[in-house]
Amino acid sequence: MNSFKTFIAATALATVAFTGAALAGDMTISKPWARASAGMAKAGAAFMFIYNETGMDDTLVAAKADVSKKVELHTHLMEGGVMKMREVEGGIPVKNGTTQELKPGSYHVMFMGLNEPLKEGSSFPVTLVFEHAGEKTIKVEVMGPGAMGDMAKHKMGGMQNMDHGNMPGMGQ
Ligand SMILES: [Cu+2]
Repeated sequence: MNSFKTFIAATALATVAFTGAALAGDMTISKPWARASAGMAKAGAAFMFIYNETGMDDTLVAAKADVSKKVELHTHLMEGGVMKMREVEGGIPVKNGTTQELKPGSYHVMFMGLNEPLKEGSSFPVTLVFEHAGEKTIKVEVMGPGAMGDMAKHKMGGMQNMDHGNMPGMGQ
């Protein structure tokens, strides 16, 4: 009888532990990539998918990396009919049960003042800081300068020229 009770207790414990793990879930980052920097470009950007299965809404509040002097969370917005990049105020929202996509023309992690060019085929670590899920370090793969097609490339180049060129810390 005692051993039977022990078995029941152990089974109950295991069930609780398993259910707890399933409910808690995780913040999963997939396909993080950056475009190779061209020539003397002093800025780069990283893109990725963030899956929030943690059970609560969260916010990506910051990012850290050694590849550049500054790392910021950016988005694009229309200003006077011109698309511009701006630092995100209050972080990038990642609601529970959803996927937030960081992509060219939208949210991205911006590396300002690159210490060295981002070379195609290389990779570098980036630590994402979430309000609730804490820090997640990922490996960002550097893709070719033409990644995401010509349209995206031309748009991106234009935006960098018209906006990032006059931001503090750039073009030094
Ligand atoms: Cu940017």
